[in-house]
Amino acid sequence: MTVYEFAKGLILEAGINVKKIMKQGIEIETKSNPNDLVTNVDKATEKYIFDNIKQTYPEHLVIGEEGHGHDLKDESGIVWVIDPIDGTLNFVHQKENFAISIGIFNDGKPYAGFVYDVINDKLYHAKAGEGAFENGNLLPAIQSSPLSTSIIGINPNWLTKPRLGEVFKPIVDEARSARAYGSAALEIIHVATGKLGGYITPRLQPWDFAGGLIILQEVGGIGTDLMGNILSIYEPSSIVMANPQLHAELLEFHFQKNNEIIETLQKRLKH
Ligand code: 2AM
Ligand code: CA
Repeated sequence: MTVYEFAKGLILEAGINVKKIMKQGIEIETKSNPNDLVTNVDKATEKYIFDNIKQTYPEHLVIGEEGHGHDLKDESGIVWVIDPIDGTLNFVHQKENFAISIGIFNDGKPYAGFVYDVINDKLYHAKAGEGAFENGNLLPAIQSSPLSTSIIGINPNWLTKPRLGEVFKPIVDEARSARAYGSAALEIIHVATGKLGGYITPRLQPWDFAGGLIILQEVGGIGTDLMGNILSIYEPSSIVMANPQLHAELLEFHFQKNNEIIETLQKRLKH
């Protein structure tokens, strides 16, 4: 069995477990602030995925939201980047609109990506160079669109921030419309499937975007930070994921001219 096939089976099993624990009851705790939540399901799911990887591939490295590998810096070998529940607030408040996300990198290069929308039983999966799929059905190549006819994924919380608002409000004004789904992994999938032209956010952790990024790249989409830099799986970044035309337009007409605000912001994100 290839690592890709193993990972595909593992994320589906993890989804079955999530549904099982949800029936038994969700226990909620707070992390860094009262709105930063974690549940028994996040923790149990990361442990389930971690334990299974280590049992089969003891030499693989794992970075996971709920505590694994946060100090990793080494790009050599196989590195799994896991978000056991992406969209934790949706998970707690809505019991839907969340996903399990896994990105796998080989010597720093994307190898495979998985985003599992557990409640709708939709698994998005991609192996680098072999196309992206929704439950085994090949996704078509991404269609390009200008901002004026695109729907943008953006969390409205960012629009009310004084400096960031200056950068993001004109984008929302120019776009056809804006939407917020509350799960970065699913929003990146919405870009890959053409439901959104692009997704923008000032701060994501690697586990929020690693799985989705590979899927997006396989359909011809582009994901970078707001300055156009390649994303690292070892640090948080600002994010723009979009079809190629929209990605270029956003960088040229919105982000590069706000270079100073964005650079200050990025420095703050990284330290
Ligand atoms: P999480 O649910 O795994 O915590 C919400 O807009 C989306 O952004 C979720 O995917 C959430 O991931 C992610 N996110 C990560 N860091 C964030 C931050 N500092 N503020 C808001 N959302 C964040
Ligand atoms: Ca998470």
